[in-house]
Amino acid sequence: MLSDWIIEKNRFDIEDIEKHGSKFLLGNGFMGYRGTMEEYSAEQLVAVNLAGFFDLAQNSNWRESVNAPNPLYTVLTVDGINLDLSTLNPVSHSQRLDIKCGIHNRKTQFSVNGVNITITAERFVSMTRENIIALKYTVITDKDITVTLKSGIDKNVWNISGNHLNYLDEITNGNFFKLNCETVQLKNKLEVYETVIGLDDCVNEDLLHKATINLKANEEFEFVKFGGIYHSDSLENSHNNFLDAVKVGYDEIKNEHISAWEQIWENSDVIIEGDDDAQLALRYSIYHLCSIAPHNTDKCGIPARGLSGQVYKGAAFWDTEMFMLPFFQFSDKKAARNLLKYRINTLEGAKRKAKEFGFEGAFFAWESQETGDDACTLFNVTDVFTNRPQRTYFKDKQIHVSADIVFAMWDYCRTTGDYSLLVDGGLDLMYECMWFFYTYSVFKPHKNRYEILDVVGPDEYHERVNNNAFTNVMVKSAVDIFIRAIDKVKNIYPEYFASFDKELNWVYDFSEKLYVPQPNEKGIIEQFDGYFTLEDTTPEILKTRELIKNEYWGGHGLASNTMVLKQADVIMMLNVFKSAYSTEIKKLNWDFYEPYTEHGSSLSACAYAIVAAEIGYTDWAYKYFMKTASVDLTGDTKQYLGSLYIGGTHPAANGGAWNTAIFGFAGVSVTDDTLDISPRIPKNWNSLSFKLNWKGEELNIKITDDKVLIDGIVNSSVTVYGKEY
Ligand code: IFM
Repeated sequence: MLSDWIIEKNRFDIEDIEKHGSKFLLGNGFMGYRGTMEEYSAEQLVAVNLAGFFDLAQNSNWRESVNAPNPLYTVLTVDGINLDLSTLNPVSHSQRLDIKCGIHNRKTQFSVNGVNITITAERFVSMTRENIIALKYTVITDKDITVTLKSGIDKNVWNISGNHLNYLDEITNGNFFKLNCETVQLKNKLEVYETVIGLDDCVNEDLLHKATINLKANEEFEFVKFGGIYHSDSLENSHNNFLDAVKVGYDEIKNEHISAWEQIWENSDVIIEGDDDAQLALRYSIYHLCSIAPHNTDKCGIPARGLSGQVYKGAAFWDTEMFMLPFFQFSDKKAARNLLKYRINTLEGAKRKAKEFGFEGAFFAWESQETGDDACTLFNVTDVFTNRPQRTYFKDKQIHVSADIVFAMWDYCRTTGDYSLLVDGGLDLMYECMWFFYTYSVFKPHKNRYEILDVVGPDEYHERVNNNAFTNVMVKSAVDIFIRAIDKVKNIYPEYFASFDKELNWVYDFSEKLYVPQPNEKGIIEQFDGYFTLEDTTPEILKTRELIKNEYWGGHGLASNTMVLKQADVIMMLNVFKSAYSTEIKKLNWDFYEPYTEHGSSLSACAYAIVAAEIGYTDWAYKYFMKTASVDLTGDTKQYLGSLYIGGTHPAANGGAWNTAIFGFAGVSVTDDTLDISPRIPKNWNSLSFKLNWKGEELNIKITDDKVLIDGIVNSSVTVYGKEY
């Protein structure tokens, strides 16, 4: 690590190839380009991962995001030996990502038959021209030698379930290549453009520029490469778009890109003084969020593994609304609105899902792709003992996602002040979600209450449970939000409301009689009915009972009959509904659930961190904050679920890191009209500074040990420790 902005590794370890692909990821919301070397191919997990572009792979029944052919592919050969880092030991190697401007660099020195050859390469995925990637490639040797170079478009890229593309034709025009493809099932078109500048006298064939180059000792040889990736709406103008980028040139496009990143940081940087590790980890988390946000489209969500590959089918989960959205609401309203509009745009898929499972209304997908239909399969994990598909209930029972979306929508409205989303499909979506929950719930006449039975809460190790506290509280909150949203729309959009022709009486009864689990006599909220009767053991003990590596603890596995949980569940609920529970209840539950929590999901630690900060467990808060914020720096996460590969980046944890800094340490909380700041920053931090966009006004906030400085003009109330200044 060099500074607060640089991620660097100055050595090559073959085992790092997979990890570094994610760690050094570049992206712009349209595509993600993995941190691989120019000479790598599928075996080293090269991927140009496309957001919101899905299809089946040949011979597979899983739809996943499509990885485009790689237009930056380049390999040098000396004396018949490929200068390929994955097969040839280097003399030295460094890889570097500058997160301030989204630029990737590598410098590798090889030695072949007594000649030292140094390759340096710089690349970026343009933040201003979302279809464009660019590379500058330089070679220098210490003796005169002749090398051969191949550079072009490589079709051999990483695919988890097989190839997604039919290649239609390859067009060569001078140094320009174009590869026309279509996806195998839906026949959606994908175009890949490529050209090189500064490589004269090459033979252009088979999508490769082949050149023999006489290198003079100590004289740099350099060329530039552009790649263009187009699908869907961007196909219309692909040719001109690509040519324009080439005409504008590498340096200018790079400058545009740097300026765009400057603007991003201007809106979203969080500065921690006094703790370099925390600073870098938090900025790195923010970098990832900004690299994968749908800046220009409301047709896709953010995949659970960002744009680092096809893991989790490139689908969006509740991760977006509950972990990432707060960051965008406060720093990039357009991206936040796009994300919520994506849910509105996929409402029909959610309605189809509700029907499929025998309900009405909108049951949002556990794994959501472009139509909102659920990409999750009923057999989502392969059993490591039998190698057979294992029935899981993620798809049919994690119903809380519909409530999470309603909750997030309201949170967006009150944070940004943009209630127009409600009349842009938001209120309809809320209604359909409420109707789904109403049809899903069971009214128990003898208890005079609605219960929510047979669900999976955030803790996936306990499937098909009744009255999961998190789920019930989320649904109750969503119903109450819907009631408030109705009033809001009635007030500010009366004409729209007049046309909102729905029978609503049942909503009030549902809200009043929906069962919400309460703390017991010891102050503990039972995670679900019967949780306290399960075997009282710990994750550490379960680990010793494992028979096979990567054994899945859920299903009928090791954890299911015990109190061990995969991830924050009740604690997640305390984190979301801060003001509904006293500090004492929070403490009792934190102390109770923490020893049972495996943190087998990267979504877990931040919930513990935020609640810990609130209740004054500052050391724990810091520990869990660092775990969350550095998850993609260390790469120390679960890589397999059964035999399912789940590696990649972790945007929910990235969002969780920001949430911990802002809601945990800075103690920011919002109600409909008030923004309160009640800080409790770690002892080793001299200050914490950040910008929030609150109802359209910019607030610059700096927190030190004994001061909260707020710079900005607001029309609504801003309080510090509940007191107005
Ligand atoms: O949404 C999460 C889930 O809560 C735990 N397993 C991974 C999913 C995607 O991140």
